[in-house]
Amino acid sequence: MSLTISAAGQDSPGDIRPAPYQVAWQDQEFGVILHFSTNTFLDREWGDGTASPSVFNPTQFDPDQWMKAIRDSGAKYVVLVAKHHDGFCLWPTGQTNYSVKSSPWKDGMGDVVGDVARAARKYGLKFGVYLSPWDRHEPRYKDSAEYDKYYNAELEELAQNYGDLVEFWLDGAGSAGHVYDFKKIIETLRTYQPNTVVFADTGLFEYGDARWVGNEAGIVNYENWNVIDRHGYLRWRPVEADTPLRNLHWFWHPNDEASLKSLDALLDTYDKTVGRGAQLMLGVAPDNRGLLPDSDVKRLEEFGAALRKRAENNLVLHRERSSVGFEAALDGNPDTFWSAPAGSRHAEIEVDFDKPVTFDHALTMEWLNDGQHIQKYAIEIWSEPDKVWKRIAEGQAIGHKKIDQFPSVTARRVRLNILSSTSEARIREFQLYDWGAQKPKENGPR
Ligand code: FUL
Repeated sequence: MSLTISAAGQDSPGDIRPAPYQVAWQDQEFGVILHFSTNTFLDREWGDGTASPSVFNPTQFDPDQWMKAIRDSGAKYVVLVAKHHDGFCLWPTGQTNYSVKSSPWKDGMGDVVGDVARAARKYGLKFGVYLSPWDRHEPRYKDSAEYDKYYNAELEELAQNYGDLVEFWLDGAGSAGHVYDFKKIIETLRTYQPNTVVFADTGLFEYGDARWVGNEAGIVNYENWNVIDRHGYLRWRPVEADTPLRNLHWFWHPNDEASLKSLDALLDTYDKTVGRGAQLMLGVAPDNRGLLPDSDVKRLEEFGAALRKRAENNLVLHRERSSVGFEAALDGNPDTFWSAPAGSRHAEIEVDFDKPVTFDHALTMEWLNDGQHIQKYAIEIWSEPDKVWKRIAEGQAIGHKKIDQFPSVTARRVRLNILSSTSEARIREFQLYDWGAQKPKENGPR
């Protein structure tokens, strides 16, 4: 029996399991999507396909500089836009001359895709590509069958020549009304890349491996389940939230400093994406020199440093030894998980401290390899004067990672109360933090 795909009505969402490559991808949590093409030189977001290849000429192209900053941000992989909607190809494809081959950059001998893939791996980042289906340059686009052949041939090159691809980004923009042979496209990809996560809007075709969140604001607005039905077709489709580092801009633009997002905005995005069980895909754009602007580098470094600092003070690691039996959920190690008794539908994990601790965030991770099972939970503290458990947060989905924020509380006993699960609950991590105390006070000393 296949457990990754099922017709609705035969299985329930709790029966559907992720593929191993989806689990591995969800563990990456945070990736970067890179936009760098003719648009970079023309102050454009969407090229119309008429730009001359001669405009593509970065004089200080240095993907190592990009990757160092991206690695420092905490991202684990990059997806390069190998062809955006304007049709210009960043690798010397054999399918068209509308590519770097016809540009003055490196006298037409360059290969951005190859250079970026190498730099990414040098910095320990996985690599993936975006190949826009919508193509405003290629004349064959008007003929669906001919264009499918063209697109497939491009994909064959990318899938065979640049090593393992962690994610293949299928963008639905501009494609309304156009028919693509996605069955063939995914067959081509899978022949060479069995473990690539295919990202696609659920509207584009039925069997994407990851789905679009529905906005580019960097926010998951709902209880987030991994198993989503499309036309009676249940499948594990974790959600990815893509949002650019500069407000509303995926490509670099001159005199655009004001659009750079603040560190607070990025942390808020992190909590509303990764902290709601989603993948965060942050847009980063090299400038027309072929370098990331200094301000972007600085912001990426600050973001990574802040994430690392936040992760340092997990109060649960300083608990009393009496929280016996739950170690695997309380050890700070997401590679171990605690399991409730087989067949149970309700469970509690309690953490006891020697002295009362103050905290304002909880971070919980569900072990998903066997499916997403927790459907209702609460975080509670023991009130000594009243002798009752008081609820400080509650929700339905936990999923890969859930960050709950609440007004600061102080307690000696805390519990994760799993109120309902469709099979025994499995918890990789339950952590508590006092992140409010880490923030510089507005009027405090600088
Ligand atoms: C969108 C595109 O239209 C934007 O230009 C950008 O590439 C973004 C990541 O996806 O659908």
